[in-house]
Amino acid sequence: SQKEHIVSDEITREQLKDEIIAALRHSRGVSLAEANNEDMYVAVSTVVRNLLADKWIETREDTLKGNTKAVGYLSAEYLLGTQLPNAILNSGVPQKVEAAVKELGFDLNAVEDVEVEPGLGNGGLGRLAACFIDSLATKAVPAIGYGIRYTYGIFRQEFDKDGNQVERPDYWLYKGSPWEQANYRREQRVGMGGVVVTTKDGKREWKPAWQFRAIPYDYMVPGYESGRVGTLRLWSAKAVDEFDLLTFNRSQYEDAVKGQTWAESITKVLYPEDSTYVGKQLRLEQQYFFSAASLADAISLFYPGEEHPDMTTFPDKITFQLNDTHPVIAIAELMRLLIDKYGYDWDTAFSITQRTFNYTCHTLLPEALEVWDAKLMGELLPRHLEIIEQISDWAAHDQAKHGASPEAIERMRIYSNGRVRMAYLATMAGSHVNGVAELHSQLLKDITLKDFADLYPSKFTNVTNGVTPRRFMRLANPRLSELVTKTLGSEEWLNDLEQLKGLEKYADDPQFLKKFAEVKHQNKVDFADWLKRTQGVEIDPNSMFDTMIKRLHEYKRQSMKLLQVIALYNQLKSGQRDINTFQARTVIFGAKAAPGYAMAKLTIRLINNVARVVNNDPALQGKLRVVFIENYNVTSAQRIIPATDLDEQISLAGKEASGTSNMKFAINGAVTVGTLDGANVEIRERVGAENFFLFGMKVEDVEKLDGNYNPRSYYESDPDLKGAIDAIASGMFSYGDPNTYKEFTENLINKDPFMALADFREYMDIQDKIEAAYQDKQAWTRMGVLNTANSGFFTSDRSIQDYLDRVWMTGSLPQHK
Ligand code: DL6
Repeated sequence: SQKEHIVSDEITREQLKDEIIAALRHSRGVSLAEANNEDMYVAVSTVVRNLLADKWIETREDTLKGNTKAVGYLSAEYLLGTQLPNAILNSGVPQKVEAAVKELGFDLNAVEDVEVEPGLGNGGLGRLAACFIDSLATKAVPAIGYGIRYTYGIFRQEFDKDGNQVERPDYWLYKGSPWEQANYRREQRVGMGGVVVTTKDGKREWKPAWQFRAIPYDYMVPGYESGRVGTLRLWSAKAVDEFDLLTFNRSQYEDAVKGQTWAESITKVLYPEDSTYVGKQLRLEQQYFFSAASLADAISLFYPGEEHPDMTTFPDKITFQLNDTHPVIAIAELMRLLIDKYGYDWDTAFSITQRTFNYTCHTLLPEALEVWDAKLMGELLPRHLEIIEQISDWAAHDQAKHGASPEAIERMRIYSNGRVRMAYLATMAGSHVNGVAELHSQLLKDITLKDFADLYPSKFTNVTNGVTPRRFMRLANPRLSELVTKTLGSEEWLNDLEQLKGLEKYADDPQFLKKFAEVKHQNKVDFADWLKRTQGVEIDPNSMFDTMIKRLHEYKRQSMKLLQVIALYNQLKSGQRDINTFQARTVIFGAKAAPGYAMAKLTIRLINNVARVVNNDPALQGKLRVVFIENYNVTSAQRIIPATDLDEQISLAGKEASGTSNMKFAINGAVTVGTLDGANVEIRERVGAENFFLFGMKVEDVEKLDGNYNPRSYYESDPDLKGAIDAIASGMFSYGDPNTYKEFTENLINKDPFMALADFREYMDIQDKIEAAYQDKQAWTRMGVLNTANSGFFTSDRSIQDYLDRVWMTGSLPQHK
């Protein structure tokens, strides 16, 4: 039948062409002759989706059979990147799709460029969730990713004429998306507000004031070579009553749609915050909305049609991973369902809940641990607050039983002084807590969650992050992927990344080094072309590409990188450094700042203006250039990373939980300059200290300095540092105005909360060593090869295996190849 031939790997190029033409006609209403790239994008997406459909349905059916416990990944963010290239790769017939599109007269790259990436996340945490669902599908783990379908994703960043960040709404759905499917059959209802009453039989019952419709939009998550296609289910909010017809008929149009507007505002925008939180009601509404809808969905999936399911088996059917504290309210929701709806006693309900949830912490910054105002929570979720209060009392009791002192119990209070601490709730009411890199997990135990770790040491574990090599190597860097495949003799490394180790023996093979260097060079040429095309900026592919891409945050220390650039500039201008022997460098920044984070936004402005001054100074003969990629996102990361020579991971030790771009760079053969922070520690251990440029204070040094840190003393004693800061203060980068960056310079000299000045000298010195090392191209390439060869550990497939073994205690479905 038609259906059988389209899912079969045996589909021919001719058949694919027919399918694409049919999709053009049926879903776009155009002929091949009329079609443009956009039509083609939708048509190819439709055909590729069809290729995956049977496997999708089969995977869901096998997941729900319940023979293997499933994983529910609860995450408020998924930073997905574009879908079409990944779906083609996993369609089973990528070459045929490519050839078919070509034979129809289209360039697949141009067709793929049409796609607007769904930016449903802020940064590391959201991108990690996207890597994890890819690996879950690749490893055939029965799983559902749950999240929010924001109408507006992370803002689109533009720079104004002064170099300021301007945030534009990211209406990524403005032309619809062929990748999502509204699944009205699985709609849920979510209540909010109202009161709690005691019923005649003495039970507590929540009477919400409002009900919302939760509509799931399903995305396919195709696994690589596993024959499995998982599901990402993103919830969208709608009003139960579209509008009030009576009011409408009285011509009060605005009032008539009020309820609808409010309902839809719940999933309207992604909060553009990264690691600090604004205690806003809407954010709690979002969190509860998707947590409650997801739990209701899972219960109805695993106990279809059952009014009184045996919920004691729930934790054997599905285990929920809480991606940071955003979905932690799900704990109180499950307790509410178990007690109020299904009639379990408190102890049984708590035992089921504890066995159901696990929690991943992604931060060390105390201000990033979510704390809710109890009043706000009580107004929105009165019954949940009651339950949390009970859990808080239970926790204090249990802690006492385990021998905690009254002071420690007080410190560990989940609910006290009108505040609810979500990280503490997740720690007490779940089975496992994990950090995201060895060092981070250790610091969680030593500092952030110390009281808990002392009492319940077996709860705590580590799962070092990872990234998917399908997107960040195979799709982002086809040239290197091909070289690796040819060298290793097969493509198996793509789902067994440790096989990259096989490249190690070529690290001294001049032929191989030449090919490896050629790949990097070609990637740099491509990147330079792309930059010229999209931003009108010209860069020299023969210069060293020195890249720092990540959210703009003081702890990540873009400011320190900038001070180094200015110091270099000063040295070149004064002749202290000889321009003729200077290694040409292109410093590439990419970063978004939270819209309310003034210092981060000022830093963006300064970077843009340093770029303006440096790039336009003829004395430098183009040897030092600074570029700031506008609207840095997953799509641009996939272009920048393969083209980078030097990767900057320079956060203050003890502040970056893990980092994941560091892993992407290492896999792609860039060399890292970094501090001993987050996963840098493990990367360095694996790629070898001689292939990693280490500098800066360690966590212990930072601790020692804390309390009597005097940044001014560094400023006064280091002429390069002083010169750089004074240049900013003089107005050199603000058309002579000394006030523009006053807050930036004063903050550094007087406060410098992340100790950039203390690490500056070592950073300058290591950059000199890097410059010298780069002169020996072969030795540099060798370092790159050894980075690639030894970073197989950092695949998200391994992270998922660690979760399976250490946290979820479940396995995979049979792979259907
Ligand atoms: O675990 C993913 C990622 C880490 O690699 C980063 O080090 C960490 O900063 C990031 N955290 C966040 C937001 N944090 N919170 N909460 O994105 O997680």
